[in-house]
Amino acid sequence: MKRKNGKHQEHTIQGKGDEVHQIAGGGVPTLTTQQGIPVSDDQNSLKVGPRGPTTLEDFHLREKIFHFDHERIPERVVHARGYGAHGYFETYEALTDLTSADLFQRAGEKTPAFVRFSTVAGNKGSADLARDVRGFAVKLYTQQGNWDIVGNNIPVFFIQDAIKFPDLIHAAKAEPDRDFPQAQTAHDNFWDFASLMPESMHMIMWIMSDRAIPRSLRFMEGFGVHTFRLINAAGKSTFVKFHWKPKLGMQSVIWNEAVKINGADPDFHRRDLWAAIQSGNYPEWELGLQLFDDKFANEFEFDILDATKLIPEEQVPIRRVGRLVLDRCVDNFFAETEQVAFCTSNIVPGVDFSNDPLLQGRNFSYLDTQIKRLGGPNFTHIPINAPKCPFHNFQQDGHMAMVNPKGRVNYEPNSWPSPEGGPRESPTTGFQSFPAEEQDSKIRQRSETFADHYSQARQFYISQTKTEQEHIANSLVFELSKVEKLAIRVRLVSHLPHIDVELADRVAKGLGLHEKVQPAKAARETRTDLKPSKTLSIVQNPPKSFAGRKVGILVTDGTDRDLFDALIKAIEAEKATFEVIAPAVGGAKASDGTMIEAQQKVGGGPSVLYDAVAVIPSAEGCQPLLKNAAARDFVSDAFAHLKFVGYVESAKPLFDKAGIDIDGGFIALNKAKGPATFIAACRKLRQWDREQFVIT
Ligand code: HDE
Repeated sequence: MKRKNGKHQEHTIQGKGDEVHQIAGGGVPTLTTQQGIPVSDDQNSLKVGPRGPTTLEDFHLREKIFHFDHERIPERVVHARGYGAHGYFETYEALTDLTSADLFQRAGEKTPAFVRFSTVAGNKGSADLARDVRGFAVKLYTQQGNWDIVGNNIPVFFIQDAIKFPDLIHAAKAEPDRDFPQAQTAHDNFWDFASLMPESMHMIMWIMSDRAIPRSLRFMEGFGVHTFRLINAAGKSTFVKFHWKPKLGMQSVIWNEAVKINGADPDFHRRDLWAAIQSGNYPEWELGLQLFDDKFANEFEFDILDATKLIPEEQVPIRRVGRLVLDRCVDNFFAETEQVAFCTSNIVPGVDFSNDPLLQGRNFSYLDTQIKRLGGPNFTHIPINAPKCPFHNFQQDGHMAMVNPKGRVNYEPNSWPSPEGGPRESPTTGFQSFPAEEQDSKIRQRSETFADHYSQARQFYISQTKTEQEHIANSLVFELSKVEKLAIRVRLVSHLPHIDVELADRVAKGLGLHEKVQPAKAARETRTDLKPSKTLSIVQNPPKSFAGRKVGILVTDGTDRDLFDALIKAIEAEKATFEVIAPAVGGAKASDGTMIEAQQKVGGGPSVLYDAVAVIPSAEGCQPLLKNAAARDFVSDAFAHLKFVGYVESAKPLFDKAGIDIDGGFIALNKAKGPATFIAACRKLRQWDREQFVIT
């Protein structure tokens, strides 16, 4: 610790002793400050002597710490946890009859896109498998400006008027005094609010269903929710609802699985999206349009401006007009996913709003929130938010102005000739609002046409399979059992007889309510003439293959190499993926002495992370697994979560130990065509028949 000739030789090398420590030169760039001043020492602050005090003049230290102190921007008040990716939208056919929107004018046109998926209630660091709505926000960088379709994975919403949004979100997020629970609606405030807002009942059915616990962001639908307009070159308007249909089909997890995934891998959804894109399995959705005219709007059972209602596909079929492909992960999460600013008000010529009061409120909110989050009006100068088409206007200055006009003229009209005079408006190509005729008194009133709160909730419920209905009942029981105040539980249950009497009874029984609950007063009687709509169910719309799914293969030393290879071949032929789980992450020595590479150790790769599992230990290798709680959980969870299990005879002691009775979902792999039969079974995703024997 002694000073030598005013130098600090021993000490300046502290932190540089590591053999990987590099210094600039020979192609390695020199570290500089933000001002470009080369830095000589990034390990030690400038001190008077090796033991301090530290000097105030150390501008490098101060700049580094100052910048670090300001690294965070406010997280989104809703949809804070999200994950984004780049891609493109490809138009299948020209839609000139419907819209003048530039991206729909030419078949095969590719429009760059950025998509951000999110959960709603949780903070930025919350777990991916919360029971929640998923945001599905798409930014299309068209040749006529940015078009944002800021949707969700559920086609309806909780409320009808934007003025209730702050209340809804306050009630759903953590309670303000205690700041918990995180990312959950299972608490008094949320259910208190919901029980007092019958208009939320349709959405409640959706969020209590498996739609709110998707298996992957790649396997969920997206919806624009509101009714919009498409406007063609002649000024004709067609109403439209936007849908995103996943190419790989829909899939959700089971609640007990979701709870365990959150512990095993809180980043399950973002990891899945990242891995799929990195491996070239680009997720894809088709854009579907539900198109209808004024006549349909007037005759439809509900108001097309009411965001708590959907239009069943049986009534207005979906026309698929293009595909969205995500083929590139972000380079920098903060710069792109965190700074991306979606605004429902970003629409392009050929598209227009409807009078949905929720949408009208959103059009104010999104622009406003970006100013707070991104620090000023120049957030469009951030590359992720900038249009990719030419843009010119006279807006100037403000915080962090990056795109600054040159020249003398910054106003309009002006008499300067082009090009000095700058851009001019274009009555022919510029955005035109649809000249809808509006005339009425200025009032604060909810439309009578919005008053039916239960009929579509019932329609959704009766469109589900028995299994899916049971999941809805179970999640209502789960959530309400976390509500401390009995009166709130009872009030919520009082809405359910209007949806389905059996559902109401089931939930009341599950909650152990002793007295019969009187049905709530309904503004409108529930319609019983609405037919089930098959497309509302996940289970009735299974995927055609097991593509994009993942198999967990449990191996040990002595695992049969030929069988392992045959299994991999069958998985890859299906365009599915796999991970190997071994007692040690270093891998296992197969029957022929070769090594099988492992990605997870037992316990690090629980079966909840996979869509199906194969259990192929050797007889000897299986013995230590019998005592291993994680290995037992691996098989008992796979069983309880209704997964298909490929197995070999030598795995049976492990099944016995876990108390599993082998059923039709267990496929013996060492029979002829075993692996192919196993993968073919996996296409059904789950052995639903087993559910009657398992309570989770
Ligand atoms: Fe949002 N919403 N929202 N919302 N919303 C935001 O904007 C708001 C609604 C949706 O990945 C905020 O940039 C109001 C419906 C998504 O960055 C904020 C109302 C739907 C995202 C906001 C609604 C959505 C948001 C917070 C009622 C489905 C994430 C941060 C009138 C159609 C976008 C931000 C992203 C984000 C307001 C209702 C979807 C505060 C006032 C309905 C996917 O502006």
